[in-house]
Amino acid sequence: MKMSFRWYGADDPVSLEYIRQIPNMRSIVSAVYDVKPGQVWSEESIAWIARTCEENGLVFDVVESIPVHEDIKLGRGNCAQYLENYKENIRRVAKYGVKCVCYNFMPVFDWTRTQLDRRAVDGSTSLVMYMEQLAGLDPLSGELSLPGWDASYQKEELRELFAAYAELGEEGLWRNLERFLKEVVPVAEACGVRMAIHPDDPPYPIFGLPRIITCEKNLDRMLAIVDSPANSLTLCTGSLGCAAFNDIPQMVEKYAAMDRIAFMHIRNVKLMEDGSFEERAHYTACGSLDMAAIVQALVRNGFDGYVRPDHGRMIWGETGKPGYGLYDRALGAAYLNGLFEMCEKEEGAKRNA
Ligand SMILES: [Mn+2]
Repeated sequence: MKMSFRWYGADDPVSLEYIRQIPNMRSIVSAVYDVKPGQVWSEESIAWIARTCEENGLVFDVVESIPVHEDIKLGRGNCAQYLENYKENIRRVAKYGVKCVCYNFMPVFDWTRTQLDRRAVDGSTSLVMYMEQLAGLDPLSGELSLPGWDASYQKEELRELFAAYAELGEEGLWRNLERFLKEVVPVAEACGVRMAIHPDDPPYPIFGLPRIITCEKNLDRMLAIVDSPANSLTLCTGSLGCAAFNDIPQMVEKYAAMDRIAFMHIRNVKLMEDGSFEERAHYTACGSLDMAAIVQALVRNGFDGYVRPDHGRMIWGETGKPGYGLYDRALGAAYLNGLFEMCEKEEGAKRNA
């Protein structure tokens, strides 16, 4: 596996000088943030990331994300032009060494949480989603204030998007994903890039918006659309794992054996009775997911893709981007290193026996 860390570029309070000090850290996961979704990235911006990482002993070889424009997901408007732009971005990042592109196909909003700084008994804070809080929220009424959501949407614009997705429905979204994959994956394949779709977070419909990258059956359907290692998964344990119907170690085992995991996001969540969940420390006993079983499944199947400790808590007085502080993600990386080392030694011993 290749250990990686997400970095938000020049404005990230977490510096590459610090990231490089995490043991076994290799790859930087980043993106060009100075253009709107759908636009072509400038080569200067891509080259700057690659050069800056290299100067710090790190490799920029994973992009998260190249955003998919709403027109592509809705199959309308400037869809054809945005698809061309998307392909051009893949060619451009590949030119500067990128091997894996993470993206998602979630309508309107990426992840959804109801609070970004929920305080735990130990004084740490983390992102949570409480169904009770969610029930009282309607993004179309009054001020849109759900944490982490794109505040740049005007209310009318949002109303129109919601209506368009309601009309499109799940099968319509599948059709548009199919078109996207059939156009984009061959380009990625030719450039030596693996496309890695990120599951919907959480993996069920929110506010009536359709969501399709949610469960094993749908992941199978998505992978079958283009049967190539260039059409792969970002298997995010925390996103899929906040629904009780997903058995994460079993899914990791299955998709790693098929060589259809290009990128692992590993984090732990504590799942509650009513479907609410809290992001927790990576350590198995802190949440609902068996981290050792997840790493075992990867190692057993010879996984050689990218791994990053996904969101972390805020600890030790750190402030910054919720979920993306240095300290707890560094603890996560160190913990994952330990699990991988142990599992790899055990696998090696088995092979030599
Ligand atoms: Mn993730």
